[in-house]
Amino acid sequence: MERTTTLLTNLSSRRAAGQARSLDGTWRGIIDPYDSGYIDIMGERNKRGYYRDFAPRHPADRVEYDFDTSLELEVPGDWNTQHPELHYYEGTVWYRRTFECDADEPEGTRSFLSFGAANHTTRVFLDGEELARHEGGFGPFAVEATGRLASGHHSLVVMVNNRREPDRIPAMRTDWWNFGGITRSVEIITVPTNFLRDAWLTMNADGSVHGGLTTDAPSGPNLRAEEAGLAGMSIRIELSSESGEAREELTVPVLGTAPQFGQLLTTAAADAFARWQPGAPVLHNVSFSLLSPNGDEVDRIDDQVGLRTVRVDGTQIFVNDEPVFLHGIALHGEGPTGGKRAHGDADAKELLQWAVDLGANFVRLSHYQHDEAMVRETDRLGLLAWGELPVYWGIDFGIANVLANGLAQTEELVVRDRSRASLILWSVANETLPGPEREAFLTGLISRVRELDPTRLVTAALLTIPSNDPEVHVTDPLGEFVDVIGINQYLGWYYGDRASIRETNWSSDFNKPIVFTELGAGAKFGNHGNENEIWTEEFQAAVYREQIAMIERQMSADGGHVAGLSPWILKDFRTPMRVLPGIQDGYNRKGLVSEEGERKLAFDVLRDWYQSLSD
Ligand code: GCB
Repeated sequence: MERTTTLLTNLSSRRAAGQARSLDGTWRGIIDPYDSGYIDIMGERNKRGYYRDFAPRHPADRVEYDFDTSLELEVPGDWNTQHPELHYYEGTVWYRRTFECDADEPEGTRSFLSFGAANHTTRVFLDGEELARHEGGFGPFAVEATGRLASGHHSLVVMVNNRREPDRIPAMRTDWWNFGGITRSVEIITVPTNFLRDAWLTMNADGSVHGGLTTDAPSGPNLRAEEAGLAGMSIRIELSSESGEAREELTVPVLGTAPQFGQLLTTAAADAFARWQPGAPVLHNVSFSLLSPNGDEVDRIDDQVGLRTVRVDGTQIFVNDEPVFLHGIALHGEGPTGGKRAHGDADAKELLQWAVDLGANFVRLSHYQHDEAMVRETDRLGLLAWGELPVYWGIDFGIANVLANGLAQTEELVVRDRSRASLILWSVANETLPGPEREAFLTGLISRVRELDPTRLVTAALLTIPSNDPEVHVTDPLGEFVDVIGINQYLGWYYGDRASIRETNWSSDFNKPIVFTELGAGAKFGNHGNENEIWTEEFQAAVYREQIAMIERQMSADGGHVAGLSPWILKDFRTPMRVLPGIQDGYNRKGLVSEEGERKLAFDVLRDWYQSLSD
C-alpha cells in the first residue's frame, strides 16, 4: 500500500519554538541504477532491500551492501556536485541517516519527518518500514512518524530517484541540470496531537485581509469538528504592527479538519496597517493560536507578513493601487557559485542581492518552486516575485497521473507561500504548445491555483517565434485564462535580426498586461570583441540595448501592452544541453553574471536602465 504524504507549513515558526530537530548533515549513500535495493531479480519487492539498513550479525550473514562504508553525501545538497561519478547520474541513490532519540515521544504529541524537497520521486523508510512515497522534485512534504520514534537508535532510509520519465513533471528535456538528491532540509517536527497544519494570511485585491487554516487531528482530514474531536475549539488570530500602533485580534471557531478560509479583516480594519511596498517592505507580526474549549493554547504559529494589494486593469499591473512596471530578472535555483542546487538563507541572500544591485524590483523564480528562503528574502528586501511550476517543454498532457502530479505540485507551490507579500504571480507553465489537451490540463491547474489562493494573479510564460515582422500579435488560447501574459521572446538571438528588434510592436488578443518573461543572448564572461561576434559580452550588451529601446516605446503606462520584463537570466547555469567547448562547457551563457558571479557588460546596460526607471 502506498501511503501519502502531508503538507506542513510554517516550519520557521516550528523551528523558533524548538519543535524541529534537524537531520541535515552527512548522510551515507548507495548508488543503485537498477533499483536493486528495492526490487529483486523476480521483479518482486526485495525483502533484503537496502531500506532494511541491515548489518550482518553473524560471520556467515550474506548482506551485499553496507551504508556505514558507502559514499558520504551532504544533506541538503544535490548529489551531482558531490562525487564525480554522480555528475551526470540519473537514477536511484539511497540515502541513510541514523539518529538517537534520548526519550520516548512525549504524550500528547505527534511527529513528522519533513523534507524541504527531494528530486524527483522519493520513498521514505523508517527502521525498515516504508512510510510513504512522494513525487515532484521541488515541493515540500512530510511523513507522519508518530509512535515510531521511541527512545533509542533509528535508521532513516530515503530512496531518491531523478530519472527523467515521460510521465513526470518536468519530463524528458529541460534546459537546466537535473540535480538529484535531497536538495533541501530534513527535520523531525514535533507538534501537539491536534495542531495547525497550515495557517496563512494575505491581502486581497480590495484591501481586505484574507486568510486560512487547516487543523490536523489524528482522526483524519475533512471531518467535522465533532467527528474530529475538535468540538468547541477555536483559533485566535492576532495581527500587530512592529511598532504596536495597529493591532487586531479575532477568534474563529474550528469547523473541522478541512481547510477553512475567508475574509479576516475588512478593508477599513486592514487600512490601519502600513502597506508592504516594493522597495519599502513593512512586515507585521501575526500569530494563530489553536485554543481548547476552555481557552488554553494548544498550538501556535507565528509569522511575519506584509500586506499589499495586487490586481490588473487592462494592460497594467497595480500594486497598492499604483501602476507598477516589473523591471526584473529571471533566476534558477542554482547557488551563487559552484554550479550547485541552491539552498538556505546564505544562497538566497547572495543571489537576491545581485538582483537588488541590478536595480530590479521583480524576480522570476523559474522554472520550479524555489527554496522557501528565497521568498522569505524577497519579502524582506521588498522585491516582487513570480513563483512557477515545472510544467515545461514536452509534458504529456494526456496521461492521468501527470495531471495528478501537476495538481499535487500546484498545492505544494501555493500552500507553502500564500503568506508571502512579495509573491504576486503564480505561473502554471513555461513554453507549452497550444492544443486541446494542454488547455484542459492547464486550465485545471489554474482553477486549482485560484481555489487555493484567490488573491494573486495567475500567469504562464508562452512561447513566441517572431520573425522580422514588426507586428507580433499573441493569440495563444491560454491567454484567455491567465491574468498576465508571459512571453518568452529571443529577438536578436534565436529569432529575427538585431536591427529589427527596435521596431517590433507587441499586442495580444486579450487586452492584458504582457511581461517579457525571457529575452537575452549568450556571452562568455571575459570574451570580448565587436558587437557582431557571437558569444562576446559586446554582442550580448548590444541585444540588451535594442530590447530596452523597443520596450521603452511600449510600456503599458504609456498605453502599450508591456507591463514588465524578466530577462534570461541573472547567472550562467548548468545544463547538459549546452556543449560548445571553450564557450559553454555545460553552462547556458545567457547570464548577466558568470557562474562565479563576475558581471558581464550587459549587467551594466540593464542596471543603468533600471536605475533610470526608479529615479
Ligand atoms: C527558453 C526556456 C529556458 C531556456 C532558454 C534558453 O525559452 O524557457 O528554460 O533556458 O529559453 O536559453 O534557450
